[in-house]
Amino acid sequence: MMKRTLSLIALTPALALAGGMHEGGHGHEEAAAYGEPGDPARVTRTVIVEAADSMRYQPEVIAVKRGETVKFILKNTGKLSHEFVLGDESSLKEHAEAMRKYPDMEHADPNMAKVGPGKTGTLVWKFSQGGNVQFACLEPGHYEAGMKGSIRVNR
Ligand SMILES: [Cu+2]
Repeated sequence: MMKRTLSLIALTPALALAGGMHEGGHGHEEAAAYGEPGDPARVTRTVIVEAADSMRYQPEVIAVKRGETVKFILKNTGKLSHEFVLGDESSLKEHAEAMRKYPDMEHADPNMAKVGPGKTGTLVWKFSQGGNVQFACLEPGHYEAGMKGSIRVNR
């Protein structure tokens, strides 16, 4: 009985964190290290990314310049739903874990696009800082199966 109570307490912060993320509450006021939502009128580059049921993106590695506003055109070539979520490795891992635990949780944030089977979606993003940005599909199990890639933002 004691043990059960303790583990429930241990779970609570994770739940609170997951809830916060899905309300879009994780600090959109400040630009994240991986960038910020871009202005569609200021797109400087368009990148086509295919998402496939093999749990792979094509391409998996993308290079952009710091300050660029990129329009991602996401083509889902599969029969499953896929996503394209931008972030850093720790936030994506955490988010993927939450999606796996609570698969019915709806999530929609400015740093992601969800694309249904055979559909095309877009995401405009400004890469305001140099470094590495990750992207991943957070449909339950997809990240764990290797559905991820990286964007190098050159200074
Ligand atoms: Cu996927």
